[in-house]
Amino acid sequence: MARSRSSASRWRYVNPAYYLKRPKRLALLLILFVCVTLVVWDRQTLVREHEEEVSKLNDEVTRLHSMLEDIKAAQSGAGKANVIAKVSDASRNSDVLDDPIDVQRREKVKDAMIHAWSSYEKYAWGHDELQPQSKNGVDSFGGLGATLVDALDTLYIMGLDEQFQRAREWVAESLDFNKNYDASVFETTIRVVGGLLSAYDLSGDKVFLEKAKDIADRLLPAWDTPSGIPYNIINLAHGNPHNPGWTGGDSILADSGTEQLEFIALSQRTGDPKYQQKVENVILELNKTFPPDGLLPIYINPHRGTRSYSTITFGAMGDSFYEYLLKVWIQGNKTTAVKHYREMWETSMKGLLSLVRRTTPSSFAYLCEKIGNSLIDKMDELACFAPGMLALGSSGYAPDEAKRFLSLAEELAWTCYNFYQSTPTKLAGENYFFNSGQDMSVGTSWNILRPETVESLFYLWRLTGNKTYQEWGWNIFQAFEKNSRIETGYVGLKDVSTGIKDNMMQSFFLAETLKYLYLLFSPSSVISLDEWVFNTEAHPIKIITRHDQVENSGFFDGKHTETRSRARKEGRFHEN
Ligand code: DMJ
Repeated sequence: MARSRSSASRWRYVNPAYYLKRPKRLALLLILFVCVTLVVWDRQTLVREHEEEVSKLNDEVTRLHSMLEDIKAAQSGAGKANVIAKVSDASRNSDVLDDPIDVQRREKVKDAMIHAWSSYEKYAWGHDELQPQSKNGVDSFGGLGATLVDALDTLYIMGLDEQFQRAREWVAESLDFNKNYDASVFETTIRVVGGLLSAYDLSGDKVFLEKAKDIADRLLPAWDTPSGIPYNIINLAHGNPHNPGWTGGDSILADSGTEQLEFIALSQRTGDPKYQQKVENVILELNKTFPPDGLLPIYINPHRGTRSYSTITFGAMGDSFYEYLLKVWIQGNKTTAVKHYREMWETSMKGLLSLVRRTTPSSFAYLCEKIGNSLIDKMDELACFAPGMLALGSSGYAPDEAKRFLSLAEELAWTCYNFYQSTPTKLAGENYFFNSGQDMSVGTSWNILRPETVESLFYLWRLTGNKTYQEWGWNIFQAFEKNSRIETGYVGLKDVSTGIKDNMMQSFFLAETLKYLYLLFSPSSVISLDEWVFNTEAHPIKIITRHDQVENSGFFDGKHTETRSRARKEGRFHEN
């Protein structure tokens, strides 16, 4: 009885009537309730704020970690290479504050490189290229480990040291050029000679220079023609230079005029002028009859040095001839010794202006091709290197001209970006046609992971500081991730409308596409454009001031202000 009375008295506190009769207790209860609610709410806010703070700190740690890796990568060549150079005067984007979004994006690009490289290591080690779908290697360039050599500098720049060391060991132990194989002089130069020289300039490791010399010596007899314009094919073991049957015996313009950077660099680094002489003689020969618009058709007769009736284009088979006129001038540090390259380039840019047309209704600027006097409303994605070239060359003009060329570069880059944006996969086709009232339509529908558009976006970002170019590059990267990444590497598309995949991971995807994307999200002091010049396969070569005059060059006035031997005597020829 007593127990039941005491339990009833405990329950009276939960009865509302109890409080209605006692207003003071009711007020106390209400105050207690408000206080508890405030404490709980405040705690939750604190937890949320704390979580936000932690996430910001994590981002900061990632950013600092990445910066540290970049610095380590730069310093691992201690005293040899200057990957992170002093802040470029020409570059307007800030290096000091590394944007956290840039950090995250370049980590994603680095992750793509790791994926591409480890797939190559696993399925195609030592072969030229990986076929990711069938998981095997193919020797599309004669079995020279093209992907491995092409990727060396990208690995180095991204700080992928272990991968770089494994590749270096393969080069030292297994890279053998004594192959009974008819190699393309152009492809072998830009990928293999260029890749090795770049690895040498970055790492200072002599093994790369020795190998570059070995392969260049095998290519050199290709220039032994009556005009000095090279044959485009040579057997790596036996020589026997010749041209491909399908050119009717002619040499191809781009194949003949895109070895200058690499062979000049080789002469500078070995002290042996023979490489430089051969390739500079080609430019001398072409300059003898250089037309007022500086545009050359894609076929040239190597016996007479004359032009054959054929297409004029900034796309396939013409492109990098124009690129190298500008870049040899930059490579020589824009001195009088190389000023004729700049002059020829400026002449060609007059010709380029004559090929510019705009679409309707959207007014996209594009570069026509030309045959005889007729313009063809067609542009290759390959010609999308031109916006980058124009931006890079613009600063050598007087201010008004410079503005004009930079603005044309920006217009053309917008067109090239739209080559990507206008397809269902957001990846560009191989070429485009332009019809009145319809802007652009895809011609050849494949995409083989080419780099030209992101290359131009990289230059435009570096030279204007406009972040739009980073956004465009990021969108293109995401389209590659979505359409081209498979478990065993990256593949091209047979058709950019359907997204049907091919079975090839091109070596230039690792050499160029991923490198330019990585640099697009890196501070401009990483491979500063004041200190490096990229060959046409995106291999950075150190700029070395040239004071030498090509012996017997006879360029323009035929007078030598200074001979190479004098420069060499004074220790200025072999400068690194
Ligand atoms: C590369 O091998 C080089 O960029 C070359 O100059 C043109 N084509 C490919 C990439 O598309």
